[in-house]
Order: sequence, then structure tokens, then C-alpha cells
Amino acid sequence: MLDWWLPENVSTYGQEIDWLFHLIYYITGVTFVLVFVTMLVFLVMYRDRPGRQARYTHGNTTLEIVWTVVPALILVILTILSVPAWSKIKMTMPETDFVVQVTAKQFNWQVTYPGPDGQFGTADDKTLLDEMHVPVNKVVRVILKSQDVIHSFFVPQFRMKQDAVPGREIRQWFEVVKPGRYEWPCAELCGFGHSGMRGWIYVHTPDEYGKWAAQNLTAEAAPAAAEPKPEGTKAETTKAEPKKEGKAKK
Ligand SMILES: [Cu+2]
Repeated sequence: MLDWWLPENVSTYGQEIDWLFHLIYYITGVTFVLVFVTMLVFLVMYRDRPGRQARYTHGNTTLEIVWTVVPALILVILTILSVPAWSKIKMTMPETDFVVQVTAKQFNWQVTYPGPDGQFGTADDKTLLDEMHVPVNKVVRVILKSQDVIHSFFVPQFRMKQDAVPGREIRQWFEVVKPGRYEWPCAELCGFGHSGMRGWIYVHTPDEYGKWAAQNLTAEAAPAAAEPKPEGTKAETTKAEPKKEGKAKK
């Protein structure tokens, strides 16, 4: 019912987040209305009138127990209801061969691909600034790090939000079901340039992704520092390199 209000969900686990969000929204919404209506009614009922005396009251024990126990119960029930989503999204890591490393810093997202050897920390790693490219319908594992302060990886359409904490490597995952270009802001006030800290995540069809990866992640697409390999068709890929969207860093 509130779907018009949230950004479009394109994540495999978004439904579970949205359902909880709506439930909590309705509970707090109803509580808000009840509290405000009661307050307004009491404001009118007990307004000052000529000859009216203030009455001292010790309160009502039953009422106090009820309004303490009911919210406590609601919180416990909400906790229990969110266990399935929490364990699916945060406690389990689906199998995948697609891993990227994201290192946040003031004020950029540095996205590192392991390169053809599949290993991080080797010479063929590719690092892009403020952009990530992934295929659609594929589990993407993100190894999230921070170089300086706390940042927060947030993609509203993916229903994914996770802090990047200095000194820690946090593993997260997402799987997107719709190709597109999604805004990727930092959701943790991280300093003066925080408001400008954002990137884009490009979700491609498998074909498109394959093309992009061939142009940007292969050894031939290595940044200028790497030795050029002008041979046959590979030379074309090298030539095409400056046009690529990725601002490849060394
Ligand atoms: Cu930040």
C-alpha cells in the first residue's frame, strides 16, 4: 500500500525489508494518531475554567502497567518477526563467484575488482572511483572497508545499507533483478564533503556486463602504467580504453 512512497525495489530481499517497514510504519502511525487525539481531547476537556480546581492524582497503576507492557510486547514481536529477514540478509552469505571490494574514503567509493586472476591484492586488480558495474540476477558479494572514518553504503532501491567501519572488513551481498543505473550515496555523515559523496551502480544484462568487463577489467584494459600489448584485436580494446566510463586508478 505504501509502495508508491518508497523507491522502487529491485533487490531479491527487498520485499522482506519493505514488509517490516510497512508494519512498523502502521504501528507507529496508529500510535501517533491515538496519542495526539487523546492529547487534544484532554486539552479541551481539562482547560482552565472559572472556579475549576486542580486535582492531585497518584496515577493509575493498572493503566501504567498496560502502557508499559503493550509497547514492550510489540517490540518483542517485531524483533521475532524480523529474525528471518535479518538472518537471510545479514547472517548468511549465498554462494557466488562475483566479489568486489569497496573501500570508502573521504569522499569517494573505491571499487576494486580482482582482475582475471580472481585474487585481490595482485597487480591485475582494477579500481574504479565512484562507480560499480555488476550483472543483473547475480549474487554480488561486497567486501566493505573504510580508509578513514565511518561511512555507510546505501542503495535505496537495493534495500541495502551497511556501515563501513575503519579496521574492519564487512561482508555484504545483494542481488538485483532489474538492469539500470542506481544512485549510491554515503548515508553516514563523514565530514565536510559528505553531501557530495556518491557513486553510481550500473546493473547490466549479462551480455552488456561481459562487454564492459572485457573493455575494462581485462589485462589489455590495464591503465597507462601497465605495458601496452599491441597485438591483433586486443589492440582495439586498448585503444577503446580511454572512452570507458571507469576512471581506472592504479
Ligand atoms: Cu562517507
